[in-house]
Amino acid sequence: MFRKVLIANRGEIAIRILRACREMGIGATAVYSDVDRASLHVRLAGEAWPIGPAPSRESYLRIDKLMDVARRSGCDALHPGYGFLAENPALARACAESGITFIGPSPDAMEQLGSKTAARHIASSAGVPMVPGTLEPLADAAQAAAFAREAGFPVLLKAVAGGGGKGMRRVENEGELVSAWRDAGSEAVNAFGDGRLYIEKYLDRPRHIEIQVLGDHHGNVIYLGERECSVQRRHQKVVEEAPSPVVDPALRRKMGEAAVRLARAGGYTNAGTLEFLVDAQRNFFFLEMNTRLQVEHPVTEMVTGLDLVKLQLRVAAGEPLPLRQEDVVLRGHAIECRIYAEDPDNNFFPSPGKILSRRVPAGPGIRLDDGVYPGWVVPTDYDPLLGKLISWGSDRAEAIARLRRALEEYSISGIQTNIGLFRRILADAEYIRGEIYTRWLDEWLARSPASSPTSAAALPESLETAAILAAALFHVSSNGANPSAGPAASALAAEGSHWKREGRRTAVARDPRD
Ligand code: MV4
Repeated sequence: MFRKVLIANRGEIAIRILRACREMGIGATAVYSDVDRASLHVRLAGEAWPIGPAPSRESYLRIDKLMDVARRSGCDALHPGYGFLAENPALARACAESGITFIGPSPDAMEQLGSKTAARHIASSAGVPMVPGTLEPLADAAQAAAFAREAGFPVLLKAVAGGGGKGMRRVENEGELVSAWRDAGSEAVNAFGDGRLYIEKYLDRPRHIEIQVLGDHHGNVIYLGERECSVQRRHQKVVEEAPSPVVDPALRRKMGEAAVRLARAGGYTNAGTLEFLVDAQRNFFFLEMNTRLQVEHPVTEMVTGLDLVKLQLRVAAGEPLPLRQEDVVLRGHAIECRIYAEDPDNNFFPSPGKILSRRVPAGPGIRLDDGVYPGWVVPTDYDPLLGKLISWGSDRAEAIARLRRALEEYSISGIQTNIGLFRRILADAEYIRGEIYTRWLDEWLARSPASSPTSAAALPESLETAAILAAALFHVSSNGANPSAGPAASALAAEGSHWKREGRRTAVARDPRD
């Protein structure tokens, strides 16, 4: 096993990796940019090294600095987390050249599967179903038109280097093709420095379901079930769950075995995820492979009982997988909410700033993977993901009930968050019925009114008033303040209007000890 792991990331995922290292008795080195000096991942790490100014181009994306810290701190392995350099073959190659084990796939496998058309070739050779489309990049708009005439409109132009919906254009008819070709191509050049495009038949209202795989260096590859990731906003996942409400054991096995065939054909090792679209008839089509640990890996951990990060470390160190496919047993249901510092009432604008107070949920079936603390300032320089709230229940209904209960307990003040949005999504009848698809949230947001500004809007008023009064009484009795300095509790209780409730909340929330 490794002596010490360089954690080439920040925030909640750096902490997640640190926790696995601690439990395994492996040393860990954190890194931080200037603006992350006081971040929780630095505070929790036994050792942390600075790697430069706030912009990620000058810190978390600098392979030379990461390798320098790895060498000087005596690390023999590097975990990239997700985002930043996690899917950059150049980091994996730099590690190999320095004799440091990269905790992930080989650079060659990463490169092969990173190209969407190369991945489609591998999928095709492995007999994995794909959306009808081209296996090669297109030469020009005329080739795209030829495919579309054959397959029928609508079609989707996609970037070979794609990701995150960039360089993607839906085309409804032949008249739109030439301008869509230009737009998608220039967007792809800007985003990836590679303007090559391919084309697929467009699927309407598919679900986004992905399969987690894990491969070792002894020829073993297993799948760990699926995650349903259809609740997305502009190609950003918002709520993920496992298992999918529409996947039964037979479909899981077909998708899982297809994923394993593809991973094997691509020479894949370590943890990876294959994205599929699933249509209303439950046909599944391979889209692309993510060659990293994903943000939403905890829902798989909750239903399999496995620790994916520890398994990543073990297979990277050359150990065989400690379990076979038949040992993978799914139990219960898990749902994750991505908690962001953003304002759903203001077009999801990022809301960086100082966290003034934070009350965290706990109790049965609740897991919180986050990387923040009161007094910490959410920087403007990175993705504003604060962390993930994950629930587990013996079935989907219990997982939903626990998550809703935990969301009521959860409060963060000082910055805006999307916690209130999750309270509304998880109370939605369609969501509860599991009737979700890739454009579901965008359509839901377009038709549903803006959320109430109160963080506890879903609580019945009487309960809420009781809670506020209890907090006020506690406040008054525990810090020795003169109760007559503020409105008496009995006077508060008599009030019922919404704005007065707001005033009481503000008064109670203004506790300097928070
Ligand atoms: C599609 C599709 C429909 N038909 N491909 C979006 C990101 C990229 N990874 C693939 N995406 C899609 N590809 C065909 N042939 C619909 C989407 C899509 C989508 C996919 C997953 C999650 C959310 C999505 C939102 C809109 C469109």
